[in-house]
Amino acid sequence: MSTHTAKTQRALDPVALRADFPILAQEVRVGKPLIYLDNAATTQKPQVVLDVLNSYYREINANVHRAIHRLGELATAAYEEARVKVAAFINAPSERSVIFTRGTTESINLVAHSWGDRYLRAGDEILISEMEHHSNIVPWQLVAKRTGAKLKFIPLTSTGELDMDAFHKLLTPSVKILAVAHMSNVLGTINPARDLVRAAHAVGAVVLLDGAQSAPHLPVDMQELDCDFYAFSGHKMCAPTGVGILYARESLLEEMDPFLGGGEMINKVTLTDATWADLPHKFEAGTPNIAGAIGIGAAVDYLKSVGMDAIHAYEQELTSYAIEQLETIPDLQIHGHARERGGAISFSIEGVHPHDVSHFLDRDGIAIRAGHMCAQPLMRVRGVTALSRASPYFYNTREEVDVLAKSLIGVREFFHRANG
Ligand code: 7TS
Repeated sequence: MSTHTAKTQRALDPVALRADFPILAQEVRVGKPLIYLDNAATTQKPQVVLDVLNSYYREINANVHRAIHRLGELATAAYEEARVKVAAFINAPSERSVIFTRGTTESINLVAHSWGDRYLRAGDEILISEMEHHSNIVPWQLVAKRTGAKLKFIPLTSTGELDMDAFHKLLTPSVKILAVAHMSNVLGTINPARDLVRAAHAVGAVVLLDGAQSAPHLPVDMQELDCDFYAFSGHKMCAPTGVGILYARESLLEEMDPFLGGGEMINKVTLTDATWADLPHKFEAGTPNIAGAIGIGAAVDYLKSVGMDAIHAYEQELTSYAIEQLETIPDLQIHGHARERGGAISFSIEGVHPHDVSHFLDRDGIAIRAGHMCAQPLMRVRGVTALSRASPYFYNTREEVDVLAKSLIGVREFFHRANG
């Protein structure tokens, strides 16, 4: 389990915290309280985030960075204040390196275009891994086609960790960018980000970490990780959908061309040419998701008040408990046994399709994910077409895990009887 637990000061009370999330108080079927275990897909939103969205639209709604009127000033100040909060949350050296995007997917596409199109040439290599989400595969395939660069893949071990020997062999001076998940959305593996960054920098490559699954669950520190790009999504960490972050090293952002062109990102425009606005606005074309950005500011305030160390420590404990419980179920196989792992718990039950597992669990009010989890290459590596996945957050309890385990035993028994 992760070393982050060492820093824990405060224990977390999931039952008390649940009261902050109105959606969790409901029964989704008669007599079946909602057991929401699909947090790797998206998390629920606390009242403080809902309130901030409401008051933004009720009280200060206006476009940002252009209006010379009271509401415009208030909206701009709130939007920029959210950026400062996010920068502090990830310990970015400056808010100039924090760009609001629509989410992890857009953040990675921004890098693949603005960095990739500028710096990649035929013969260069892009190194990713076999555990990536499609969002950290397809943009690289596209830029490889545009530039003639070659895509290479770090293989995995049977426990679901990066094969580090293979990584070091693949990491030649031809590699210009290493793009890997900080935490896998399927296997739960927490990759050794600091070691990967150090090794990649030693051959002159830049590093993008896909933080979609790490930023919500671990304390992350841009200066400690020393990565060049870090992408994550608000909706997986208590904020609204449609807003995310790209952190990037300021010197790279200065050199890169804009991703999208339009209003807001320019300094001066003539009919034939344009110059760019200062960072970070150069990368924020058009009217941004203002409410979403303010929402992510409120979400990081909330997560800080709970404590990222406490969240991580609690989830480590709950994940170990859940794995222990699930491993007692016959014919159930967990995919992902990394030494350092977070709470994405993927599994298969022999003879039962993951979609059937989800349907059965849904009747007990339990929400889990089934399918390829946007990681089809990883499914192929694991020899499956689909998996089931339970992914807890800090508001889930041991009691909910017990209901999950009981319901899974029921699913297995039903199908084994039905299959004779
Ligand atoms: N990278 C990882 C590791 C992810 O888990 C996800 C979303 C993304 C990128 C894309 O994030 P988005 O917010 O831009 O869509 N993962 C999942 C999941 O596992 N189930 O639903 C979405």
